[in-house]
This record gives sequence, C-alpha cells and structure tokens, in this order.
Amino acid sequence: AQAPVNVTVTGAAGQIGYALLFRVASGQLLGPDTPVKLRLLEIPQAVKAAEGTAMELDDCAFPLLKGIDITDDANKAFDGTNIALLVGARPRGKGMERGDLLQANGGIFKPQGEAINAGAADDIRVLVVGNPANTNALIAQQHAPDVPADRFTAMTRLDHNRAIAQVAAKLQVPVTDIKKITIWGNHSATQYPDLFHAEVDGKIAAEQVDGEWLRETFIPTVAKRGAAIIEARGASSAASAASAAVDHVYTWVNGTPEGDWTSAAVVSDGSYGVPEGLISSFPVTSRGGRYEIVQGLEIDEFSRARIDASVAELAEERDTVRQLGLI
Ligand code: NAX
Repeated sequence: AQAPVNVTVTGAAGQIGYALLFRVASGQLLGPDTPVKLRLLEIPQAVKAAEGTAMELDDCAFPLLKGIDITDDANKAFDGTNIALLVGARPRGKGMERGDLLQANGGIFKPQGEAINAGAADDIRVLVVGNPANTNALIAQQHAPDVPADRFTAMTRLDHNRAIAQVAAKLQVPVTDIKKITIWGNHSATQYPDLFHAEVDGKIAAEQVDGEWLRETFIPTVAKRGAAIIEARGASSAASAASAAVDHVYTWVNGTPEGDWTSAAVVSDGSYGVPEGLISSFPVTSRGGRYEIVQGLEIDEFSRARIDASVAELAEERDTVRQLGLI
C-alpha cells in the first residue's frame, strides 16, 4: 500500500479549514488511492476548536485518513510535510492600512516559510490561500531558500472557477464546455479574468459575448465576487474557496487535461512582462507534477493594460514588504 502523504493545513479551525479538511480526508485532494495524514496548525486560542474538528473527522471513519496531529508550533506542523495549505492569515481589521496588514501577515508567513525550509519533505508543495495570498506566498518563499521557488504558489483557482461559472451562465452552456480561462495578476479586485484566450466549445469566448458585458459585467463580477458573497451570506466564501484549493492541488499533482489550462499564482520567470520573482497569476499547465506558465499567447492592448495594473499592485506590495524588512 502507498505510504500516507502528510498534508498540513493552517487556520484549521477557521471556516475554510472546516470545509477543506473533510474533502482532504475523504481523498478528494490526492485521489482515491492515496492515504493522508493531517497536520493542523492553529494559534493557541483556536487549538481546542481544531480538536473539535478533528473529533468530527474521526467520526467520519474515512478509510484514507491515517492520523491527525494538532499543534500551535509551526516547526512541528511542517516537519516532513508534503503538502502545505496555508489558509490561516490575519484579516484586515477596521482602519488597518495595507502596510499594517502586510506587517501582520509577515509575522505569520515568515516563520512558516522558515519552518518549511527547515523541515518539510523534499517534494513539498505549498499553496497559500490566506490573504493577501500572493504576497504572503512571496514572504514564505523568500524565507525558504533551500526549497525550489516553483513549489510556492498562491490561489487564484477560485477566481478561475468563478469566471467559468459566469461565462457558462451567460451562454447557457455546461461549465465543461469552457476551456482556457485565465486569471492574470493579483488575487484582489485588480485581477484580470481574460476571455480573449478562453474557448467555449472550441470558439474564442470573447467573441461569443458582447464587449460591453465583458467589460462592464463579467470582469467586475468575477473580481468582486468575494464581496458579493459576504453581502449575501454574511460571511466570506468558504466552501467554494476550499473546493478551489482542492482543485489547485489535485491539478498540480495529477496534471491538466489536454487542450486546457488553469490559473495559478506562481513565481514569475519574467513571462508576459511580469517582473521575475513576483508571485503572479498566469495561465498554467501541469505536467509531471510541475506547474508551467503557458507561453506565446498574444496579449492585445486591452488585456495588456489590465495585466499591467494588477502586476503593478503586486510590485507595490513587494516593495512594501521589502521596506518593512519582511523579505
Ligand atoms: P477564518 O477567520 O474563519 O479562519 C482563519 C483561521 O486562521 C482562524 O482559525 C485563525 O485562528 C487561524 N490563524 C490565524 N493566524 C494563524 C497562524 N499564525 N497559524 C495558524 N493559524 C492561524 O478565515 P477563513 O474564512 O477560513 O479564511 C482564511 C483566509 O482565506 C483569509 O485570509 C481569507 O481572506 C482567505 N481567502 C482567500 C481566498 C482566495 O481565493 N485566495 C478566497 C477565500 C478567502 O477569502
């Protein structure tokens, strides 16, 4: 039988954690043949709540779940881990400036990066979900110099899935007809969901919808969907975020289907004019367990301006965390 894969989830007692852990333990993260061991990392005040979630995980009697460890010590949580889902983060409080937010999250993602560097397994893969996800991922990555940079990613798969759902609803087609959606840039309101390379049943998506809908409805709806969920639900996206995290890792490990790609924030190699080293969302394929940026797409002026605006925001965030001495 296959040895269990160690999966660490931070912020395990939070609402995404609650939606995510059961999917991981049931085998949806890595597939039905791969046993998993869970490591839950929480802050001391939330360890008890994480223990409660672990009791419920036990009560599911999942055949693939081979153990659960709960800790408030990052070094223990990442020791020997294969997959790290960094969900726990410091939310933006009232009156908090962006610099304060980045500072507070630096206090979380710097030590977690160091702990990953010190103890994680050689095949470690990291997905950062906690916001500001791209820059949190950058902070962790910069403190893990012994880990190949391409093992650090941030999540834009939820934005990607939201874009698919919007196009499918608009054109009244199944979601499976929609391929090659791209989210570019930052997981923030500046993100650019691109329909100019996307295909609907083999035809370019941007040509199947009117330009006004694309500009005035589609782009803002995808970019502001998180706020719309909060408005409706009274709480931020949780199950959909957990689902996207499962998709991100599943695709990373198992590959993208022929004729399609997905979106993930990965360390830029300078492709598409995105400064090297920024963790920015791109169209990516996965082959042999590695995400690779899709090359050679033509970017028109409309897309160029939007990609540049989101990437400029990422560069500013990087400059701020540099000034704060966090990287
Ligand atoms: P919750 O506030 O419900 O849970 C966060 C949990 O993290 C809490 O239990 C808290 O105790 C824990 N935590 C805080 N600091 C920690 C640390 N240093 N180590 C371990 N655990 C720590 O938030 P939830 O709704 O679960 O959202 C989690 C994060 O995901 C937030 O930052 C949120 O903004 C972000 N999101 C990212 C999305 C994306 O697409 N990338 C979408 C959904 C979500 O908004």
